[in-house]
Amino acid sequence: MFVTLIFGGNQGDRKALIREAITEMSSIGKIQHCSSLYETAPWGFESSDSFYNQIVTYETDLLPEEVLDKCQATEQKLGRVRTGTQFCSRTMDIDILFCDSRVINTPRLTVPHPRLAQRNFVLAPLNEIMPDFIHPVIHKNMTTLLSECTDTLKAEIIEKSFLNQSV
Ligand code: PH2
Ligand code: MG
Ligand code: MG
Repeated sequence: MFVTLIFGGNQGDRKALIREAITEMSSIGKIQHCSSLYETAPWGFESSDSFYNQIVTYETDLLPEEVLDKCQATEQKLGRVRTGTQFCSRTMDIDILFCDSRVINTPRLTVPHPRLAQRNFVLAPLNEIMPDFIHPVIHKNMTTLLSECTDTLKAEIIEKSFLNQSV
């Protein structure tokens, strides 16, 4: 299965934490695509601390819920404190965006990520690494979703991908 993950954080050494998280998640399988590193404005809440975000696709033999376990363990390892607030500052958040073209709705996991089409900080890096990929529920590709997105928040490349963008 190809699993697409977004890494993000707005506390601590954001760049180092994202690199560490991407490396730590490599235990699930081989990296296939890696976006550039983006600096993005906080979406859904007020904060003067901007986020760094990056998207990576891994090829894995794990089940989606096993990938979720590894995401949560990595968040914890990198100092994430769960407050119960949905949108808040954090050192590391790792969300599953896509698992192949599967649609998953379980108590723990909704895939594709339910809010991805409303967010520049997700669509800009997705459009960079997989512009033609069709969203399995909305049935539009990433380029179309980005061009139709009404989010006006900033998502800027601050460092070009340090890995092959397409292997
Ligand atoms: N994550 C959120 C809420 N808002 N904003 C940006 N720019 N980047 C994020 O990763 C992010 C967010 C909830 O997980
Ligand atoms: Mg999130
Ligand atoms: Mg999350």
